[in-house]
Amino acid sequence: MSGDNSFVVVANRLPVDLHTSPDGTRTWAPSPGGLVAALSPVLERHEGCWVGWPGVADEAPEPFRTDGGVLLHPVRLSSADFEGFYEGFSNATLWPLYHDLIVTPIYHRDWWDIYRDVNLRFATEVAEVAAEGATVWVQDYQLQLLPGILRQMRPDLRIGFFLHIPFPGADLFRQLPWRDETIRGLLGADLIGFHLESGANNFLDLARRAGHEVSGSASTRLIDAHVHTDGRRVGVGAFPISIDPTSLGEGVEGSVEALRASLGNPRTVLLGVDRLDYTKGILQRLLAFEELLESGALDPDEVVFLQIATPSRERIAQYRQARSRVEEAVGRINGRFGSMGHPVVHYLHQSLPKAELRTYYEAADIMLVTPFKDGMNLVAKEYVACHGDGSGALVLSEFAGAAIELPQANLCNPFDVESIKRAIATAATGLSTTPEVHRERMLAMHAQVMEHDVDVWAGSFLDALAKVES
Ligand code: ADQ
Repeated sequence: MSGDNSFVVVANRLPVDLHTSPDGTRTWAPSPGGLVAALSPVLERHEGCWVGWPGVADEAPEPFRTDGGVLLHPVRLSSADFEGFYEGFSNATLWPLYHDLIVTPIYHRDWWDIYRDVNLRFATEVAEVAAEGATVWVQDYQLQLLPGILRQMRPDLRIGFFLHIPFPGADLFRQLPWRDETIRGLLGADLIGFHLESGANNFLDLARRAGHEVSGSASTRLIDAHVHTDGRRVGVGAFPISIDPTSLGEGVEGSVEALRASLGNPRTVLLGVDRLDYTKGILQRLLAFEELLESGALDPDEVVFLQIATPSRERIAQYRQARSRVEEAVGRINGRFGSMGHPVVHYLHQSLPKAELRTYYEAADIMLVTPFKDGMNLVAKEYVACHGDGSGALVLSEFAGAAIELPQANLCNPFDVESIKRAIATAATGLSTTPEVHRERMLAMHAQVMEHDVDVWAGSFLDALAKVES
């Protein structure tokens, strides 16, 4: 049982969207995205294959090739699979557990059974398309059992796994009723990558507690740590993800001025851009903004806060609750501090094209990135990438992975509204009183992001995977 693809990426989601035209004709089209852009060159060079769910329950196109020659290979999921595997175990069990219990994880045996079953089905598809000795790169928390299953089906494969979200310490992870199976599943890989050394070291600690021999400790973009299991050596390391700066376009002349004019030319524009997720701390930053208006530290005639929030996982109760709390706060703040035709908070519950986001990033004097916990946070890096002239300021949560690489940001503790307020106020005054200091800090962050883009991320992971000797 083997196919002819020497490089296979497997992710929960296939990079395609279903388009329905006015006459009802339905077509599947490739959809762009950071991961696709990063992996396209390798996928195209190897005429590679991407295995994943096409995003619509109970439907799947036949496998097809993109213009670049990449084979898109769908895995069909029923709506019951989607509920148990994706909404249930992935997003109501693992997501809150791995994000430090910001909401309480639900441990549901039926969801686990479906998660295991769907991982098995993904593995079966990969085993069919991968050539003898192929490299397979498994993405993220939805597919943690896949490396172990695939290793049993196809011991000839070179398997890498990358986790896009934080990996918690033993005190939290040990809550998971299926913790041993999960660790065993991951250990089927030859290389396991995390964003941060802390996540990688958490994993090594758990592997040790589960009775595996561990050597070394985690480094960034290098393999200095191994888990020894079943006569194999599994590499473990940190590979901080980044962005493709070209995906944001080049900016349109005059668009920033036009945007600021449409907002009434405020002195200071604050911006938040997030998936509407309870981990992102959107409500907390609104409360900080409200208190700064209340105390007079910010003047409602001079400041505007733009919050752009992409709809996300809306069938899960906690996401609906997070949305209604945010929307209630937006209404209250505008009711208290806005005037007719001049809201102080502009709120969009929409996804915008990247080129349009660029105008918002460029126009924002202060970017607010205040997650309670985040694997990395690409929004912070996108903002920094758009400020190559040294303008602007970034307020960044200490609990975002990005804080490790961007220590020059105005760091804050998102659990402490006073800390968010201080970071905003320091950024607002600093931009006018010490512009040179801010400029240097922004330029340092810009250089860091431009020198460590998504190609560096993918390249360093794949180089390390190629070198692992198990
Ligand atoms: P996310 O939790 O989705 O990613 P993030 O890293 O910020 O978080 O990426 C969000 C992406 O969506 C960004 O590229 C951003 O531009 C885009 N986006 C957000 N709001 C948008 C809007 N309104 N319109 C259009 N685009 C919008 C997960 C982890 C992160 C990790 C990434 C990558 O939770 O910690 O950084 O994966 O590994």
